[in-house]
Amino acid sequence: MNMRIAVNTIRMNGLFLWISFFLLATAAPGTEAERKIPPDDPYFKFQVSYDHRGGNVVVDQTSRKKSSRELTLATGIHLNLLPAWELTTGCRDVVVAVMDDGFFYEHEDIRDNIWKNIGESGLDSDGYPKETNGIDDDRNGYIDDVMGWDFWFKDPDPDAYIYDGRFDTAIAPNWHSIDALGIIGAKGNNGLGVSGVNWDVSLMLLKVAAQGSALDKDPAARVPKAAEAIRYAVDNGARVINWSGFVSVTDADALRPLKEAIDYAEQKNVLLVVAAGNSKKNIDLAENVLYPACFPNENIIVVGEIDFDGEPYVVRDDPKFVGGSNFGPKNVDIAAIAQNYTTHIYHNRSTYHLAEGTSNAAPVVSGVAALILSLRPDLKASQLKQILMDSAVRLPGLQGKIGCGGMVDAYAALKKAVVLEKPSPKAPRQASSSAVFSSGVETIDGWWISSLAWEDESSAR
Ligand SMILES: [Ca+2]
Ligand SMILES: [Ca+2]
Ligand SMILES: [Ca+2]
Repeated sequence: MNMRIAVNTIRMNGLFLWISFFLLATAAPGTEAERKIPPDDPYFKFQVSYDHRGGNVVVDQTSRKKSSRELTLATGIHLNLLPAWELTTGCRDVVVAVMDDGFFYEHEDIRDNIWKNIGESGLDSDGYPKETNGIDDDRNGYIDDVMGWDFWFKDPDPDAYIYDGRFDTAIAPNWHSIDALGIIGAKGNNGLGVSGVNWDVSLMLLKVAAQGSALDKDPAARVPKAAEAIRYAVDNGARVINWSGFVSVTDADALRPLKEAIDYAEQKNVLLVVAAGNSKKNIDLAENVLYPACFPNENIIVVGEIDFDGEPYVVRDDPKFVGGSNFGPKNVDIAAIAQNYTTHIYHNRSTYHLAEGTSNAAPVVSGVAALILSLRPDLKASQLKQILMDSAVRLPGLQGKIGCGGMVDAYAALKKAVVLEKPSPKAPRQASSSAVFSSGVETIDGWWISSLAWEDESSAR
């Protein structure tokens, strides 16, 4: 173990005791042997956004062919994920819903982390698989919804194909969703592809759009579908929803179903992580307002994109395209690097590539939120948001542009979450206490970890 962490002081009923943080860390999701860090995934070497020591590095842009690209990395501008993984690499009990185009869920490095609705799994009383028997076995209103739902075509298969067997003439797998899935939860340390921020997590698949489809021309059409998807996620166990997208309407009446669904998620403590968008605009200004990013809910965290200098991302290498991360200190809460090497699809094959755009910054924050929940399933959505923002690394280039003025830091966020005071022992406990670490904390229920000393030899930034 190349990191030593010691709990300095713990207060119980006024008494200060010393215990070793080691006891907690070894009870965290994933045993020490399983959490071999760095992981053995062959393309982990290109996942420099997670952790690096600065300088120039050469990465491939895609796994399909030789396509080198040199990146200049400013010291300290990364997710600080390696020391975070010493604490947790996630767990399957945490469900992250992803709202996006259709999903290539057969991807070799994603399929093991797809959410499985246990109410639609196994055999029914007649011996048929519940996931294909045409019966709503768990009576949640959706027939055979074993991995999520296709809210666009209203069927149980949230697949990646625009054609979908019915409406269009072209068959083209969409790629937008694949990047996010891999960033949040490509299976880590499996000797294959890349590693997600979470090595283990449950990814619930909610198809709310079909870019390129003739049916996806009406900007208002996404509102009821997105609203229904959010309610589905809340009702079926998701704690985090990643939505690297938006609706193109701004009229309050048209938006009402979506606002009400997000209010419902807020009541039920589900965090909605939203991409800021790529128009290089200040979305605090009335003429640039964008939804859901500009709703005021406390369970929405909006993510802007930074480059490897820690500055708001601006498109520089394509003179035809003027773009970059949206910003606005009121509505854009936090920043993350979007240039993540992650899962992709090419001609129906599992590939990998270097992603970009705020659509790939939001999943970084969703991933860190899921890591936090693997240790602290008791936290409220508003607490999650506050932890992420309070622990962010402040950067000069983000002041006045991003709400917290900083970029997400996985290790700092986990540290802050671990020391946050637990609810009173007399308060009802959260039903969701399945994370092993949580039960470790429960054994000292009623104690307050007042300070931690962290000695970390591996994470010089
Ligand atoms: Ca069902
Ligand atoms: Ca069924
Ligand atoms: Ca992998």
